[in-house]
Amino acid sequence: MDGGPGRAFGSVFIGENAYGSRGPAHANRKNALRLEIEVLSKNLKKQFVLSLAVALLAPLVAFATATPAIAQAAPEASTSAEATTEAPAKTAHKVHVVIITNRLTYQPPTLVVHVGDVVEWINKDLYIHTVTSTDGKTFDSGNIYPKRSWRYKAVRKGTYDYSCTPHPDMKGKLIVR
Ligand SMILES: [Cu+2]
Repeated sequence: MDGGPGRAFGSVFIGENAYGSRGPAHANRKNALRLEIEVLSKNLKKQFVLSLAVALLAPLVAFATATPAIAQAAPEASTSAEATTEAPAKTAHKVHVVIITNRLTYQPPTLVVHVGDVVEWINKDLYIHTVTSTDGKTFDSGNIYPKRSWRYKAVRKGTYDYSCTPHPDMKGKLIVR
């Protein structure tokens, strides 16, 4: 017979089993149907994904096209004066950290800062400590509990020795320039 599987496959779409029996064509038709269903469902999936993407993207696109108007509106209001009056770079005030260690030390023991800077002592020990200037007036943290910290803003130039009230052997130095 010259009707090989190829021809039988071709006949599948015409109608009934071309061979009138449950021969290879029958199996091929089944396969072809299965293929068709697969292709269809793939297309459906594609369509679904596409429409989902469109549904998700639409608000984004709308947002993206709408925001430039808002973004552009803002700067116009503030572009006027400033350019000429702004001072040439203010010196930024830093925050310095001194660690109170479990070896009863301030780390670093000596710290140099500028007026306006802030120093933060962080107690990483399990005991209470203080940061108390030895001149008896410039600063005194009071009790700094474990895991707590205390901040001091350096307001006046000078060299300030300090120590810990419960542990007078704990000594540190703050130099303000
Ligand atoms: Cu102490």
